[in-house]
Amino acid sequence: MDTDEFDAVVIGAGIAGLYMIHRLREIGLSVRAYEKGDGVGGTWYWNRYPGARCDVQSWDYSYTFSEELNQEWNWTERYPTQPEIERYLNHVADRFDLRRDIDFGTRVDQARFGEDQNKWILRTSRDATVVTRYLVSAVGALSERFVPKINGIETFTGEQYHTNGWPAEGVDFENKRVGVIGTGSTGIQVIPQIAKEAEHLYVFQRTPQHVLPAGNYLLDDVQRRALKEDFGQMLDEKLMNPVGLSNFPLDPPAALELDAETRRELLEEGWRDGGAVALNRAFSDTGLDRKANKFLADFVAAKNREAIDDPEVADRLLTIDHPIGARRTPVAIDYFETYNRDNVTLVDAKTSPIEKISGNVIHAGDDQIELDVLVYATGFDGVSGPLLSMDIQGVGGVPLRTKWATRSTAYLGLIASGFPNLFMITGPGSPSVFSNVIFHIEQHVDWIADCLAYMKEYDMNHIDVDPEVENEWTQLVDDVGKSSLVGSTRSWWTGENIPGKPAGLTFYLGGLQNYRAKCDEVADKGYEGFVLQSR
Ligand code: NA7
Repeated sequence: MDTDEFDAVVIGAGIAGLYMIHRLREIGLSVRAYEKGDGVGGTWYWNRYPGARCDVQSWDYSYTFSEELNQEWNWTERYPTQPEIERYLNHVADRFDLRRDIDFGTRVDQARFGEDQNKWILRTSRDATVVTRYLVSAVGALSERFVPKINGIETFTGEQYHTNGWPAEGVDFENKRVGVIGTGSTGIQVIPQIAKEAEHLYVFQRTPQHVLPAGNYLLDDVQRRALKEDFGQMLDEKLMNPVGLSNFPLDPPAALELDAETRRELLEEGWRDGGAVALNRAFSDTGLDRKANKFLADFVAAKNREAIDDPEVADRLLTIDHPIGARRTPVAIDYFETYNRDNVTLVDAKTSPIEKISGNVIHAGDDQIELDVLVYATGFDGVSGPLLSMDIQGVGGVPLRTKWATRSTAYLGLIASGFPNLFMITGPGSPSVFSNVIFHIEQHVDWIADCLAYMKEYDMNHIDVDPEVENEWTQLVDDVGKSSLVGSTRSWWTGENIPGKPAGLTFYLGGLQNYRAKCDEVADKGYEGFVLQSR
């Protein structure tokens, strides 16, 4: 069988993979991307469940590398829907002629570093062998879906879907009894949509959530024109910003230092503004101090309570045991109102955990619920999950699974020592999802492309990381995160949603602007901390 050989292989054709292909071509490398889906888009290809929408504003959730692209593309809403983002990414793929370098419907199953050749040898799901000097993982933080092991799950006689594997043709819920497991960001988006169609919807909620209102609206031509005119200024704002967003308060006051009235005004303002960040970032101390956090949490719970008719249902939805922002705060459109419908029942999966499934019946505590359709909005094995789902073997045949058995680490979240020439876009140790991720992705892609251009110029073909430098970086990531309430409760952020996964935050929380400065400094010093060689 023929073996294909490239300078660089990219795994994934989502936001990161698409831009990476573009940049690798620009620096004159031959490139091939392998994408398990049949189209581009990554997250926005797979998560096509009803109600799927981004919780970053459309004008911030856009590539910035091409001003022309920004000038010609028109977003229709403040928070773009999955179909609109998928159209945008297809437009990008066509505009930059990226498809000719992508093999769709092809998974990378194995990647072995061949020390003699100083190359990666890949096996794909099409049983092909591919050899490449450089390997770039653009697999995303949230692409390895998680389905809980429930007794008797294989006996379920109805239809089952994970929100991350939604059929392109949609699902017909009419006259059906539907169960949704999970009330994270996904569950909170899909539940109101299914409720409108199903005969009856049962929501299995294990952990009540702090939820913020989206405050979504349609954009008009005047707004769109202004956004295009402000492109340069918004880019400057993003570059200075700790999470890579434009029009964002850089120096908010401390909630604890304000009088009650001023604090209330700011809370009301953030609530009116809506979205994931306005309230979480309205004060400097709500992410650090539990008392300050409680002001915000109580305010949000009281506001959400106003939408729910039945006080008992409201208690079950809003008796929350963790600080707001300790796990990802879902953003909602008509979520709590959904529980006022006669065809919606909230099942408390904490006091009545789902014990087993037999035939079409879900047994949860004393409840026996007959279902025609079961929807898993049960999330992902985040960050390390997609990488570990492949058999990746570095120097000495050491599996990445072994290196990351107790903790996933990588210097700057870019390269893990012992895995030379393997770049990870937004890998563990980077800000990753603690930023406007498309903006962070562009920075990582640019850094990788610049690094490879530098190596080409100086005739080098091997890059690894000094293990001590990697350890120091991991220590810094831990130190920076220590004071934060982020990760102070179990969720996919800490890995505790996955049975047996080592617990711990792997994100750099020191701010995207500081992280960018560090990456630039490392590059300016000839890639300090990395070990570059010619082999
Ligand atoms: P999440 O936020 O990880 O939510 C998963 C949900 O599934 C959450 O409510 C879980 O409850 C629930 N879950 C998982 N297993 C079970 C069982 N066995 N029984 C009951 N409930 C269960 O995933 P999402 O897809 O919503 O969002 C992921 C990210 O995508 C989001 O943070 C944004 O960044 C975009 P739990 O809370 O663990 O008690």
